[in-house]
Amino acid sequence: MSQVQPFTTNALLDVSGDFPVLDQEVHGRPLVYLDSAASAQQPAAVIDTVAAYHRNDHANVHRGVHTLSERATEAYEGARDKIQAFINANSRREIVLTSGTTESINLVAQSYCRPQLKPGNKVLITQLEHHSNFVPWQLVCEQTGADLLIAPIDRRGQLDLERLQELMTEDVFLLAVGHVSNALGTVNPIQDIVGWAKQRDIKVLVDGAQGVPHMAIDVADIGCDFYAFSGHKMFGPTGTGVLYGREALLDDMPPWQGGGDMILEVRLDGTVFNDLPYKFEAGTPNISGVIGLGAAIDYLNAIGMDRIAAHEHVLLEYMMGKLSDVDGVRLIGTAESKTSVQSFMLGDIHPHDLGTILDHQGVAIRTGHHCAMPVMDFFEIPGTARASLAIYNSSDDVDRLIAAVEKARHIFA
Ligand code: 7TS
Repeated sequence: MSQVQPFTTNALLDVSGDFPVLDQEVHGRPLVYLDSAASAQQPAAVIDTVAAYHRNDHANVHRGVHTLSERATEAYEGARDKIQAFINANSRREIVLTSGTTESINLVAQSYCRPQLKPGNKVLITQLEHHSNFVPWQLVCEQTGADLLIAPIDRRGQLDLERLQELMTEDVFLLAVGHVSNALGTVNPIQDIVGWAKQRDIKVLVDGAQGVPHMAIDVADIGCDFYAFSGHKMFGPTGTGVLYGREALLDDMPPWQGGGDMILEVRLDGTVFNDLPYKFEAGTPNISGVIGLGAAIDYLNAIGMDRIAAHEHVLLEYMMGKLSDVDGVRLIGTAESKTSVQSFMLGDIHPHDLGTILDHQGVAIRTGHHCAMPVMDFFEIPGTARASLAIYNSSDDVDRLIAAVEKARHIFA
């Protein structure tokens, strides 16, 4: 008999009606979207804001005296202010707008680390990282002769915190660590980790791609030097992202890319760079996307990040319990502290086959290595099936997932 109790709670949100894309059938079944860790859906409020901008206000930013350019600039810079408040940064100068987490991390690797790293220096990461928080460090270590250290994980998919601290030696220049694992849902004790690094004068970048959509983020409280995240995982448009950086560090960093908008003056014999944060924003930015990201933040604030976290917590517990009740299911990632993501295997069925069968029942999950091959290597598997939750998911969605997995089990029996 199932050990999971029937679903009775009123802690849950009911906002799926805000997301037009969810109102459709896939293969003749109502869509159940459980792939928000890859990219979250957008509420009508975001879609409408972007459309209204294109209908009424579009022009380039920071360069026109005409009305449309002023409107576009105001909306774009207004979004920056919303982001600053949302993560409690000290100043809008600390909010660099990028194309996503990937670009934000590469910016730090190339502009902050590359000019300073020397042979013998170390960059410390963990085995839990997404490739975006892995490969940029491999590259910059190759470019500079620095060494890359990798902190190990345990069978539950948690960081080995003792080993991590041992690896924080004085020649470590920077620690780059995820807030939440995209493959396993592990929530790292980020404040503790940053605290240990600070005691040793190690700078810290936090990959917050999977943190920001699921919990209130306060960069002042976390105490990190850099925090990177993506708009499209927090119900905003694709091609938007943020690098929060401490002002004193950003000030000392050279520009990463050259072009329009990042300069104050260009002369034949040299260039004076723009102030923060524009020094890091060369070229015409993703104006409509950033304005849409501002609308996504309004949407999240209106619901409240604490309610979102509570909703997802209840739903994740329910999903983990139900999944582990299915014969032949093995959960991958059972950390004590988790959010919104569950990876699993069903017997020896290849995750891609499982994902295809689920899709035919209208259930969208992600399968494969989730851009976290080092995590898969640790568990000695090629990949997993991964169901990831967001504010618009319900216990019915979890029940549909379970029914679909049961069906797959019967097909392969
Ligand atoms: N870091 C983490 C922890 C992520 O989950 C992702 C994307 C990235 C960085 C890169 O973000 P991007 O917006 O720059 O691409 N994660 C996933 C995923 O889990 N499935 O598809 C993309």
